[in-house]
Amino acid sequence: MGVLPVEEKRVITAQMEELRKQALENPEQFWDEKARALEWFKIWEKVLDDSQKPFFRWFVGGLINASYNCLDKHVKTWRKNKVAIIWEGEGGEIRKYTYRDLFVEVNRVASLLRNFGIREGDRIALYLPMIPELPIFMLAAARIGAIHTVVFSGFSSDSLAKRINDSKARLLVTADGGFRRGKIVPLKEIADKALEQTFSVENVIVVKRAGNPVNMVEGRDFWLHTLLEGVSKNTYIEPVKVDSNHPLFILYTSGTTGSPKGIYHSTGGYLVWVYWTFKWAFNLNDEDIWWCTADIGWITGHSYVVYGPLMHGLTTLMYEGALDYPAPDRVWSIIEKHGVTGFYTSPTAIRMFMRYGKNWVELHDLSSLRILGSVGEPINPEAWEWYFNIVGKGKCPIIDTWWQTETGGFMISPAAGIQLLPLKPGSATIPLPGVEADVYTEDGEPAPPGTQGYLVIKKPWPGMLLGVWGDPKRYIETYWSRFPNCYYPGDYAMRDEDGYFWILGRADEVLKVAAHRIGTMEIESALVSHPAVAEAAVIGKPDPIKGEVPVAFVVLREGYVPSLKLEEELLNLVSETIGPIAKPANIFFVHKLPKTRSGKIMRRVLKAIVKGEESLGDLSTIEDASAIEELKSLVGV
Ligand code: 6R9
Repeated sequence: MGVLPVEEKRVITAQMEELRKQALENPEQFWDEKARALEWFKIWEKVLDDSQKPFFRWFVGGLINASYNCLDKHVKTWRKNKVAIIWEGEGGEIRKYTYRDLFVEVNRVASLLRNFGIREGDRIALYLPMIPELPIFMLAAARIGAIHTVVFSGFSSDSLAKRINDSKARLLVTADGGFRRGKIVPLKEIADKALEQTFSVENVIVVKRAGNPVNMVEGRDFWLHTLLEGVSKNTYIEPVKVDSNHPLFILYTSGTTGSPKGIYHSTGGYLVWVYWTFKWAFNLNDEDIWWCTADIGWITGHSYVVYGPLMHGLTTLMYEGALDYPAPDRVWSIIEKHGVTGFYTSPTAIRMFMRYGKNWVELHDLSSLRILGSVGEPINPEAWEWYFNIVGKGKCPIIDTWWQTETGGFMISPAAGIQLLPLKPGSATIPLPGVEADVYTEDGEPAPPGTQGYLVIKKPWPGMLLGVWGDPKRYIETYWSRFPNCYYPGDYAMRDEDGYFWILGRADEVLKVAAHRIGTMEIESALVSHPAVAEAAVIGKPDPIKGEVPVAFVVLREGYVPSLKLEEELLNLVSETIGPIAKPANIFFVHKLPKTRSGKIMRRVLKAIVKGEESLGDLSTIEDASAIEELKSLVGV
């Protein structure tokens, strides 16, 4: 296997070309073959049903189970004693689960879920820190055909409540608390607040993690360890044979409106996609130790901490805390200690390590590393070079993977498992087999090479979302209406003369703050919920570490005046309504927002001002140009 030298100049080989051709020209035959890498209880009747476009359905009539493909499949082989999960707590404790251990725990938890009356199709919400119980509950839910919805443990009670209400989750699983930089985040307390605003949750299971005091509601709340006392280690719960298009999970993500969308994925198509994209991009094998630093609360954690590595029978590392806690070399010490061979993180993390300096890296032996990956936001060439030279010592290719919550798995990425093309810092190279990507102009014409346009995906792929939970109209409007017969991801992109794709950032009202996806509208609606606020506009300002940070412009109602106290109140309000990651870096109090004559806020003008750009673009439609002067003087340009 091994990794091809990065410097080597090559053209696309016949093998790569052939694979891409087959996948695009004869997708049904291609995927019919590929899907058999997984274990199915019943083979599909039809590979792709496109009779209800854009509600494409894959492997129709097939029966499968995700937990079976991650566990039972391996427990039947020598891998039963192989380590599946290495977990390191923030305080340094280590837990290891073999495939057999994980199988046992998942079966026990699945039986608990059954005892709580959870059945196929029911939703369960998981509001947990990065502890092994999180993947255990995900797999236990999948085992009995329940649909999990993981809520990032950095989100607030309001955000949790919204997700519970939208998914109508019957059960909530949380922990007493989680550790973050040595402090305890009181998750149960936050969950209790959320439950005051929800109606569907019947029971709460609480994992003891931080040992902080919690309030347990009699008859509703149960400690996991107490429940497990009564469940034998020999418990076996037969995996439910679910339809290929039975939803495996719902994951909420930010879009262009105030409320997050419940993106839901199939079982069969999603697993097939994650299985192959992982293999194509990273080409790991049984000796590898894989570490994806993403929190499982985001799609990257779902697909490449849990489902991808476990389907492949790999060892996947999970780390509970912040990568630079208690010291800037925590990340390097974990790689050294566990002999990590494949490491996958975000450009924000790389820029942070870069700022700490290479001395921290050089304190550690990182010679186990063989392949590196990047995800979540565009990677700037400086960060790429540093990652490549300082972390990878010029020997490890950088797999820059472009994809989204909606796509289920990687879409555009170097393919170490097929053929590694020469890498260009900042480009995710070319689409993986089965992905037909293009760049369109405003009018839906293919954009000439070297010019910026909108990224589009022209054919369905097995990992695509099934839809937006409870809102089929929103699915069509958001993804299938911008250009006819194309999936629209909402990103700007450029294709160069070699056919390489460069992703240039979001084309809509979505921010990537430290690689986390946050909607400007969500922040705006939190701000306007304050009695003092008449109007708010939020934009992303470039940031040297986090990629971008939110900046808010606020117009106050009559009778209110700007003050530091009010500013603080507004910042706290955003934190409480969404979570600390959404807090604006600045709030500017203004008398007027720049608007078009039809009343639309001109966010591009705000953005240009914040960036200190000379030209503010076309101002012919502005309602009142005097707004601009005030903004300029406030922002200090
Ligand atoms: C996986 C994930 C999706 C958005 C996406 C794009 C940005 C992700 C990227 C990238 C440039 C990459 N994005 N990977 N931009 N290069 N390698 O991040 O999912 O949270 O849904 O965000 O992230 O803007 O549209 P999600």
